[in-house]
Amino acid sequence: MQIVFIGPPGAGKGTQAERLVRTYQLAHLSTGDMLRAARDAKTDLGRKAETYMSAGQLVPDDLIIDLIEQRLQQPDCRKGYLLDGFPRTLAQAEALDALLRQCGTPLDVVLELHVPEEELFQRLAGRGRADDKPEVIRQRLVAYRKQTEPLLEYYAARGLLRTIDGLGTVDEVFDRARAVLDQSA
Ligand code: B4P
Repeated sequence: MQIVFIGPPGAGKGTQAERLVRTYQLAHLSTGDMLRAARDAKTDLGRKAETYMSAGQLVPDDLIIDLIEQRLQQPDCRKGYLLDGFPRTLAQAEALDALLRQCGTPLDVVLELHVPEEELFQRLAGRGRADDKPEVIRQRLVAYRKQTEPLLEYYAARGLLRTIDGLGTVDEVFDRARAVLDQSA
């Protein structure tokens, strides 16, 4: 199964993705985790990405697309994968389509986690990561609305979009996600 997970910052994508990949035996491809690992390892990519991440901006498409292209070639992706936080722009979605056409494995479902903005602020403020300061959160939400939300229309037009409510306990949200994925498998 090939899944894309979309939602605003703090919607709980990472939280749910960890459980879903265990349940469905998928590779977990989180571009946020990959970028943080690159930053901590002080690689060239990590140094470039840090400037954008700490300002709440999206990292440039060419860097992210290269990263995902290499990751999708790893053998563990053959069993299926969950893309957590990618694509986040139309250019990334089009690049993903082209990559998937090459390997002949189309997406099965695009799962949107819907959470109101007031709740996102509370969750992110409680987490306390370096990019969870109020002014950076605001900037990340602007980036989401401008650059990522148009993808919902893009995937709805392809009949792939399924939206679930991200409010409630982690278990409740997980059960909603599972209900959608069981239908799409
Ligand atoms: P990400 O790492 O993808 O982070 P995120 O969107 O902020 O968080 P997520 O939705 O996964 O929330 P989580 O489960 O942690 O991105 C970080 C940065 O990397 C971006 O801003 C950007 O700069 C860069 N980046 C990444 N991908 C990119 C791309 N494709 N292109 C360009 N740039 C890219 O949950 C958040 C909090 O909520 C946690 O504290 C959690 O415990 C809590 N929570 C979760 N579920 C809950 C629930 N049901 N109830 C209450 N709290 C809950």
